Amino acid sequence: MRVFSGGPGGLTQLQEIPFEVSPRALVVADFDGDGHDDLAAVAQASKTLTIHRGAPGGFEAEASTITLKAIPSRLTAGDLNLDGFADLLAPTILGNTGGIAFLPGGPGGLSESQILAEGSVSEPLVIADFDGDGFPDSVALNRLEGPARGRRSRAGSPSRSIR
Ligand SMILES: [Ca+2]
Ligand SMILES: [Ca+2]
Repeated sequence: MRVFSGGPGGLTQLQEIPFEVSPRALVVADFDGDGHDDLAAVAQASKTLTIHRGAPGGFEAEASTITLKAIPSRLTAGDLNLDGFADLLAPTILGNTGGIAFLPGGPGGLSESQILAEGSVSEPLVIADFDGDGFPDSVALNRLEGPARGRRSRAGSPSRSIR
């Protein structure tokens, strides 16, 4: 992966991060709340997230990993529980089933995932505050359950379908 730095003259290459196989999805957010955005990526057909912490000169070359129960097809970040640490949401697929993995951020970075909406294959995910209560909500599309419909979920509570 190549990282580019923006400046008055445009983008210049800042660093290159080796990745064993092609990343399928990536997202950048401050998962550990240290003020530097961190990079989370997942390779094709892999259940393992690779996380490079952000640092003043770019991303740290050394990565940590978290293995999910199923293969994430997309990565989305936002502070869903408003604790000041970015969290990660990922629709996951394993065979004909899947779910939505929620990985909360914290001082040590991302923690092991909780599975929301287990059993359905859902993507893509968007995060916004639909009900105006100040907590971000999310919508995912169910792909294998007949007509597409929204699934609204909140981190830490069961999701419910909306039409
Ligand atoms: Ca960080
Ligand atoms: Ca959070």
